[in-house]
Amino acid sequence: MNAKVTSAKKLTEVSIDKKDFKQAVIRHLHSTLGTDENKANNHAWWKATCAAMQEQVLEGLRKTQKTHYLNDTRAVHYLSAEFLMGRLLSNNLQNFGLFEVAQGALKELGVELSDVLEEEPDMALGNGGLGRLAACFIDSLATMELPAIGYGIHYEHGLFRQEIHGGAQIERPDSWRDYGNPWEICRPESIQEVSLYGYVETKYGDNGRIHKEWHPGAIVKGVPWDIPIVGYGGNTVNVLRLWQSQSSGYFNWDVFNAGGYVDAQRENVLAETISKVLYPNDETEAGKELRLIQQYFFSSCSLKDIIRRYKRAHGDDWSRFADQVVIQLNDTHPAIAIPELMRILVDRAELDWDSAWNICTNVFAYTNHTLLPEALEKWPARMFEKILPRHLEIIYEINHRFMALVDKQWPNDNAMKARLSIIEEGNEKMVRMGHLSVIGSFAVNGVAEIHSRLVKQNLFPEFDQLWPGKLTNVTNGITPRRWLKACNPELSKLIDKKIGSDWPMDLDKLQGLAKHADNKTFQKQFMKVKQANKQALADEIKQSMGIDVDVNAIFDVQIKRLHEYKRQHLNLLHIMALYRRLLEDPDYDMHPRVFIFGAKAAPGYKLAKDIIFAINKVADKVNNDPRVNNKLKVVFMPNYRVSLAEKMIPATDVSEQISTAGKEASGTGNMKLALNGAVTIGTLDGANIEIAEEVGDDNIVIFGMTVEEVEALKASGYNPYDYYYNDAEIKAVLDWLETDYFTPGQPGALVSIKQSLLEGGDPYMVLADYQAYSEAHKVIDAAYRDKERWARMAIINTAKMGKFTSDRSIRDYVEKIWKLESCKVES
Ligand code: C3B
Repeated sequence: MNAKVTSAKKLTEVSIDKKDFKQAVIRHLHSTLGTDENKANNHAWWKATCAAMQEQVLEGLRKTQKTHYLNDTRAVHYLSAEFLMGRLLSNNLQNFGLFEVAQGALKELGVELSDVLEEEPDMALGNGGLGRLAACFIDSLATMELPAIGYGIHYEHGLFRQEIHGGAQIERPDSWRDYGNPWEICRPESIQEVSLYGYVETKYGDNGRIHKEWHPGAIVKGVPWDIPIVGYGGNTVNVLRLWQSQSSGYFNWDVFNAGGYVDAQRENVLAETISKVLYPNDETEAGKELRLIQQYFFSSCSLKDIIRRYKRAHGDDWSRFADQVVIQLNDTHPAIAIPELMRILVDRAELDWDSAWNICTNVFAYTNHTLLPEALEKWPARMFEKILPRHLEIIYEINHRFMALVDKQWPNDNAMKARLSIIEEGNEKMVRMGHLSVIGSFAVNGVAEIHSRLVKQNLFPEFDQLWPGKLTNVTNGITPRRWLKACNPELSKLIDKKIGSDWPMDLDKLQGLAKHADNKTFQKQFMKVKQANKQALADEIKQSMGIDVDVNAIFDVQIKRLHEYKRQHLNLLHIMALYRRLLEDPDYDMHPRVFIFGAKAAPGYKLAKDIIFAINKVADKVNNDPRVNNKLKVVFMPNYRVSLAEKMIPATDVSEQISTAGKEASGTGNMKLALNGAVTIGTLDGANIEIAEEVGDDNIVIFGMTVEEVEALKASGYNPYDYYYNDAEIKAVLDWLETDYFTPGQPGALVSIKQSLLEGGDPYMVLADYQAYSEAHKVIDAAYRDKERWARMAIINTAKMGKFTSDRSIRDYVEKIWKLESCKVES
């Protein structure tokens, strides 16, 4: 099949003008919301505006679905336990080309669109990078007019809301759809049923054929909610289908008839618990029964939905299934879909094993997002047996046949078999979901060049030998529609004026800015926009936290989940060192700096929460110390989320990407910040390496150990005390953590950080990279003081980000893996 993707197209003529839009808003205010122009508050205006927009969206959705059905297109099905969508109104208005129309219409009604947009709760059905990547990908898929559907879980509560009390993180429930969500459409006609628990019966047929029958102990319903995904240009509107669990009433009736009304309700509650809440652990495998049930629940519902749609066109003829369907597994969370498809094909459709396996291994592809051992999913075989007894049998059979293949390749090599087996033997037998995913897929990809190399070399080297070419790379990307055009309107307008307005569809066009990088007027215009964005963020900081920050200071930003490998504590140690230098020498020469953080910690991750507490305590002290105040400020912005990122990113001067080399698979915040003209201070890790290749060494500040150096130091026996005793600044700063300087009356409140870096062995080599990091900050300081040099660096960063559009990532997937063709939907 030919991998063709249509090239960028212009925004279509807007389908509705200001007058009509205004009327639609008023109509919805009256007849949908039962209020009127005089009574409506911003929330009502938001809902009415969404409803007016949704009319356009649904028309596009209807046309798209009809076109895809009539053309019987091959489609990609993106299975992901997380979709971190953020807000949708502004995005949908932008993608439909109706932003100005809506703005004008509301203005005539005396309402500011910007206030209305602030009413929308974030749809935070994801933890971080992995979930946001899924959201960027479905934006690109629709924009590039590719037939695609996203499948996930309709969590009632998304990622927790973070409050900071006395410096510490407190988790509060997120309720994104408390008062109804205007974008989702319930589709009861497509409800699926999912079985759980029970036992397997073996039956012997006449012809000697063995048939397995699973007698489930419980059945739950999956109710689909569709969120329309509007492509830029507004022609293709794809769907994100999210499954909500509901009681099926199965096995409740006996209880009910016996008068057990209350017990029956309890069963309902259990069924509904499945989609109740998103697990808040980023990059740690929880090992909880409910989590495995969540994974199976949405994978099974999605597969059955895919098969239902296939059968509508092809009946019981399975021969074309792999031509029509490709399923991308976003990490191993949906890997259970592999044995589930085998079960459906072998037990239900009665295909022989080999034919079924042949279909499976031509349908699934798997993306690996991390090398961290604690994030690689393994499930106790006992748990599997209890929840999914038939699937465990199927996994054993897959493994049995695979072991025969291994034996052919490496005869009598038991160590090799132990390494490659899906089943890890030990105290407790475990099912390795990564192995299952590699064995059951036709392609496996990492998410940045270095990461994919390490997947091949360190994680799955034998699989790479066994199946050369199966392991590949697709570097991540971000949608420039949300992450530049929508979040940074003033910069977008300036870019439009300079190089035209088709860059959001063809991001390489930004290259055209590079030739203006030395132009004084353009530099001034570019930095004026940055300054205005900094002012807007400063206002937000003042309003929400009461802290004054100087917009002439360097805005130095680290925004991402809190994790030791991301090394927010390296940043913190350096801030403490600057503070100390300023106290020791009031004339210490540095350009004023504001260090700004945004980060959520997994609720059970003690050290991560301690680091948040420490940042806040250091911030309190520094921000209230008049001796250093004109030079140093520290701000921890609570409740970091997509909509807050959209305000922070356009205002950033310096982007902190300082993970231990080899640990950050790609990173995508690094791309968003650079796209908005921030200069990266970063290690040679993840996509930082590819960013450096694009922008050139003069326009990024790289520091620290390489992957090879990290490995060598570890092998030679890394000892953090060497750095503690040999570096006076490191020693002073770590010792400072033990006093009550930052926590008056509570000495030792911050000591866990020091402990992790010394007795704890400093697993992420913070101390080993400290000096290099400190020097790199001096380079940043000097560069910023040279206004023209800095403006040039900022412009080049924006100009060279073309590679990191998610459209390019999707094009890579299409060509290397999915083999899809775009399908034009007539407007
Ligand atoms: C993340 C990785 O940590 C990032 O480096 C990467 O950019 C993104 O995925 C997207 O590929 N990741 C995550 O957010 N959650 C996981 N469980 C594993 C990886």
